[in-house]
Amino acid sequence: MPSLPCFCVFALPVCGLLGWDLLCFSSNMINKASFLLLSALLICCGAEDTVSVGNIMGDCQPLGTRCFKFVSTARSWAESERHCVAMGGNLASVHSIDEYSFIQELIRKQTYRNLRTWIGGYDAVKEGLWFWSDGSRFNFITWSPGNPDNYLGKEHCIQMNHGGSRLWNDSPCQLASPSVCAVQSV
Ligand SMILES: [Ca+2]
Ligand SMILES: [Ca+2]
Repeated sequence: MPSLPCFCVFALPVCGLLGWDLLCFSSNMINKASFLLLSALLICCGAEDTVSVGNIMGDCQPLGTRCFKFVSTARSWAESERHCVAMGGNLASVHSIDEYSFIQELIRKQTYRNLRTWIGGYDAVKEGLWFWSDGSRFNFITWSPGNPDNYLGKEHCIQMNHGGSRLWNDSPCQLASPSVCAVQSV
């Protein structure tokens, strides 16, 4: 119902400007039911967004309290994160070797390869201080040999499946690669 949000947004300020007696209609015919109806419409508008988010991530794979989705389209780290946010999640954070193995298997199932793929770690704010884009604790690492090396001073985003070890590399954030999103499922 795309017209409802517009109605909700514009009706209330207009009514406020005109005063209660002139609330969109006239005189004493206005009653609280009209206001309650507007409130109900506002609630409906909000609920519609929640439903659509669930549909977008519908084919994700659950693990624990999250659901993971491999995104094959190659994008920069920031564009990948924005894409995940649009689906109601973030680039995946990783907190155990089991979670990492699960994500690797997710990629292999869909591509039959071990593609280098963005996950949500970054140290772009302060060199060497790593965060996950979903705000969770950075309490697990599995760097590939020699990394993180911040090569040429330009590597601030974590790419998985690096080299023969298929572990993590700090890579230039503007590189285009597939990504893995995760959304809280419970
Ligand atoms: Ca860095
Ligand atoms: Ca590196």
